[in-house]
Amino acid sequence: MGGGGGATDGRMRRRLVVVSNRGPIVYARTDEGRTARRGGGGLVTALSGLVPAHDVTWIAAAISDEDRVVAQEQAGAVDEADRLGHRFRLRLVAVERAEYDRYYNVFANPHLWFIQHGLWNHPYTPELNAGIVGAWHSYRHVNERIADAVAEEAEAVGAEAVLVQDYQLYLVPRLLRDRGVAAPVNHFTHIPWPGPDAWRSARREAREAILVGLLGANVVGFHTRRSARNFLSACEDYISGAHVDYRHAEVEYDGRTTRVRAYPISVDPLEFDALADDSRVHEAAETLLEVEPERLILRVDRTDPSKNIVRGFTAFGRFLDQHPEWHGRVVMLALLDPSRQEIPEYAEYLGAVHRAARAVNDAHARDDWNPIDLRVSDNFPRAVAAYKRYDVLLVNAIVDGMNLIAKEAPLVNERDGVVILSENAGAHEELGRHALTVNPFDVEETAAAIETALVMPEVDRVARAAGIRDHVRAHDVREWIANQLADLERRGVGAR
Ligand code: GDG
Repeated sequence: MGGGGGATDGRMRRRLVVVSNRGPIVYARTDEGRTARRGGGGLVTALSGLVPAHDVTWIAAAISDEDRVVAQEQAGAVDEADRLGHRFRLRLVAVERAEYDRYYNVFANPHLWFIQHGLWNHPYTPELNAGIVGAWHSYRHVNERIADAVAEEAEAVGAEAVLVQDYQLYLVPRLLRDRGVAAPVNHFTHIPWPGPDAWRSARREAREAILVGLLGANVVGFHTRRSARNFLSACEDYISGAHVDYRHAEVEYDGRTTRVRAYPISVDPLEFDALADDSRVHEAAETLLEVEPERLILRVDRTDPSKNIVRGFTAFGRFLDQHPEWHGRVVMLALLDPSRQEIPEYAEYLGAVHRAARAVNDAHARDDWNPIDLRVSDNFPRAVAAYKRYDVLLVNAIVDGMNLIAKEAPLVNERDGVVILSENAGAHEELGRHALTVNPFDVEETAAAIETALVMPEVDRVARAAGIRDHVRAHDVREWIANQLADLERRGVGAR
């Protein structure tokens, strides 16, 4: 990346191309005409910070019907603005619906997601059958179509860096090299990168193409050092001709060097300071709980099998079996955002979540007390209202790239609540020493951690809560972006 101005912290204004499956805007058609809905998940929110500071061209798949109309009307990118009026260019790439479905709802989710979160049930699944072969072809094709658009836009704007996001787009970095894009490319994976053996349940062709795809980047980024290490091992195990340097965390392949780095994602503390006082959050707080319990245990998750909601309920049931003195005094509030219900595994999991909550309530409920209060709906203001109110926050994911709940909730919590944190959540690398660590499979340990959290002396709770807050304020989402840009700017990144 040019410059020579000595900028190594990513603060200089740059011409950047951002590439993600879901874009920062989803179009819809109403009686009043075309509308643009902003937002759409943590990834988009995290990257939106680039828009005011740089000249951004964002490339994403067309998802809604109206997105497709926009993609067809416009040969290239459209001018758009963020919430505060900062301009950026947006290019949507439309692919045939059935192809998008195979790419997104079969190959990326659940196939890759399940491999990377260790969710397959190996005696039975996955079966690498014709359906998976077809879905892999679609994955490759959608990556190629997106890479075509990125190459065009990178050329048109004279891109100084390309930032490719996540597991839907593993092939894009290499495809950009094949298309002659010279700008430095960073690929960031938002989900865990498992140990190399997990990749044995992917087809050989797909596994190798994914690794070679990523090795087209100058830098590949993960949330944790553990994921970065696992990626290096996968290159060593599966890519003949790759030279892996563990000491410098680099892979040399096909005449290029790819650096492998950990950049833990974070949140914007100022945004949460403002949200804590938002009128919608105050309104949600008024109807949050029917009866005020003495102590509130909270979990907030998408209804994703990786979040381990069922074992969380089972552990709470075990705690209630062992501690009748807490009956009637403690409630577990589960605010679950329904997710990916078009995928059968997800619809089945939501059924299991309801059954597990019912089992605990059937065993323990009394007229005036229901131990688990389960709400399934998309309601972000209510989640923030609950963040303020918890005494114990349960984050027991089977494995998670980072888990932003563990960073967001302590920022606004007003009761010095204790965080119970899975050792397999990415957040554990940074926050583990301030939390109560659990093995997410161990419901006995989780039940014991619930008790420890509920009886923890105040002085201890205060210190732990402050530890998390201070860490997140000192390492916010701006740092996540700045570190990636700074690494791309470093001289000698990647032989071209
Ligand atoms: C992936 C990785 C990684 C909460 N309730 C609602 C709602 N939320 C927001 C939270 C938070 C986000 O959803 C969830 O973020 P997570 O990080 O916990 O989980 P994933 O969705 O699985 O995200 C993860 C992340 O990418 C970023 O790299 O940390 O490991 O799996 O921001 O505030 N949002 C809406 N409705 C709600 O009811 N719309």
